[in-house]
Amino acid sequence: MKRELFSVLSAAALFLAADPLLAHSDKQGTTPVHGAQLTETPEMIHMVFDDPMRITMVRLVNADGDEMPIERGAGLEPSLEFHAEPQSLLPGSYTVEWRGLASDGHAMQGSFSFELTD
Ligand SMILES: [Cu+2]
Repeated sequence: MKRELFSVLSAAALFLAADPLLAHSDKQGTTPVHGAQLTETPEMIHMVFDDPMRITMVRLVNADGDEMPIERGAGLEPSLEFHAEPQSLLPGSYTVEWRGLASDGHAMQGSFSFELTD
């Protein structure tokens, strides 16, 4: 019984550690949504936060980890929204990785993925 509880708590702790966003909010939204299957390159990569976020790093990588060029749409000011424009992409899996500073000064990070099909 005690051991089971411990496992549950450990799993919860790992989960929280893996996704610091949960400490702040579960309202972050992205376009494309995580897991989206698209037939063409998204015009915009978009992230929405419920509290101003200063995005300090953002990159788009393919399945091999190669970085794809994106044009960042805003400056380094904290903002509720962030967008970046990717160039035309070949079919494949892509991940957006970002880091930022929340308004309370906490370092945040996240990622989401989408797939481009033929
Ligand atoms: Cu915080």
